[in-house]
Amino acid sequence: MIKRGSAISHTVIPALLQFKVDEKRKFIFESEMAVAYTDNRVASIAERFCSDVVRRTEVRFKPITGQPGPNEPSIKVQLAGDHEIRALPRPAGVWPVGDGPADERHSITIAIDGVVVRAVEPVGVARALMTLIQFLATAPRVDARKISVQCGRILDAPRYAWRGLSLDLSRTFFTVGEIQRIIDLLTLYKLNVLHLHLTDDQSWRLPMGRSGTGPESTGNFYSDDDLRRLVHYAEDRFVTVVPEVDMPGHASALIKLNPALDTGRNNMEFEIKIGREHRNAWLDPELPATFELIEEILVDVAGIFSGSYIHIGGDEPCGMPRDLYSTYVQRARCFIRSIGKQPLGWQESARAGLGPGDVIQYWSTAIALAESLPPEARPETPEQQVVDLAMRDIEAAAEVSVPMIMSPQSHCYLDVPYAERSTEAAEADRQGRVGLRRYSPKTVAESFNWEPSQAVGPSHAAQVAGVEAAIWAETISDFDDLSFLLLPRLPGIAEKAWSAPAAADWSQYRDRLARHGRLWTQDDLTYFHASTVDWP
Ligand code: TNX
Repeated sequence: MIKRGSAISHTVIPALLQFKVDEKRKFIFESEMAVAYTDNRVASIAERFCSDVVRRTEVRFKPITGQPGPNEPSIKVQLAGDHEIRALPRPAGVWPVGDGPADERHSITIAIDGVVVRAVEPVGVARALMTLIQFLATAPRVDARKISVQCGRILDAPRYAWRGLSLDLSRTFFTVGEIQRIIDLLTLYKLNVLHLHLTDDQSWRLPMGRSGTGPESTGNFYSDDDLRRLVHYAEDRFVTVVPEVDMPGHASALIKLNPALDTGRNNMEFEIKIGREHRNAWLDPELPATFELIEEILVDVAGIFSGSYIHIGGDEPCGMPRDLYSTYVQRARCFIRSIGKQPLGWQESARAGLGPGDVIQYWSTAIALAESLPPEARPETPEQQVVDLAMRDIEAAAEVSVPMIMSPQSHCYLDVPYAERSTEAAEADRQGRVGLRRYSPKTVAESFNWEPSQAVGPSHAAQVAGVEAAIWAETISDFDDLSFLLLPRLPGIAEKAWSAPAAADWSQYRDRLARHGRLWTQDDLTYFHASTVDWP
């Protein structure tokens, strides 16, 4: 019997592609069992698996090279393909590092005499072992040293190649250790991209770009070494860090550090029709010093981050004349290519024209778009015209078959306030404080109910290149606030990015989600106890 992503047969998030359950048999995992491998490329993966399992379950496996003893139940890790693995679908979309997608497809066979984990590449083994960790950490216990799991065979593979989280470090600073905890959370849910929003109006967190005569910012920033440590930590866990240098808009902090970049016309305050004052500083492409500095910055950024992409931002160029915006974006893209990287931009960057090799990140909604228009183009009644404008970005991308990473504000922005009550009275204060009040609150179920391939309309499904959540930090003051907004919604994003379309509806998904609260508590992660989920 095949159960597709069924909450009855497993508690794994994202839902498995296929789990053939052997209803009659169970396998007992117990301490002292060997995790046996012959290929050294999986040694550190097997070791990390053993330490994660003991931390979460107190069951102590031992990693060994070579074969386990005869008749000794074990977990065998094999780096090899077979016809069933090779028959699994390849992911759609763009891959964040290297030429082609690494092969994450894998199988897990749980039989009464032992477990076999098989994948063609180490990344597939890492993803498979994460499934086992979730199995073990959420399964009923026989006793302190034994965990009983249903026998069966799992075949799993991601739907999209790009599965990420964008983290706003400009509005709130997080330490390297805290970002590493976020990377751990990404790997728990088989997410593979950490997009770092390192610069914005509020602060410039890069070590480069500080050579100017401006007052040194008193704010925190990362050193080269900090960034290298993050890249290495992520790489080790098959996560790619994608740096964003947000430009030409959102550049106040950089201009403050380098007053020579102020051309008089590019640092302005204006009122937005929907009733908000807005200040925006944009980088002026007609000033020679602009690209002298930006190119230096990009070369240094490219030297630190090992992935293929550098995100150029491009969002909300408020008040910047359209032709200057296009000139700027085209030049930035061209320079990034000249140093061997791929440019990626928020959807507004489509307005600078698009060609083969470009990738855009879709996010807009009507309200957000109204703010991104230059003053002369801002409509009196935004609704229809701004939706039209967003659709034009999408049509422009469609015409040249440009891939689009899906981050619709409506479902991927995790700074949307929670709508339902919490089961914990003590969370009321935090719930009232975090999340942007300009968004209508959403329940966890409302956030979960969407389909990435339909997000920009059914005719553009083929261009959907991946799914990325975004957490913006204007209302976040510390790590607990951050994790409160990430959890429980982030695993739902991972499910949309990894699992087959409609693998599970909300009621099935909710039952699995409830079992994950335990994992977050083990990791000392604060989460929102949504009253719509039956937390144990
Ligand atoms: C839009 S999305 C922004 C951010 C804000 C966010 C708040 C995008 C590319 N820009 O600058 O922080 O909305 O949700």
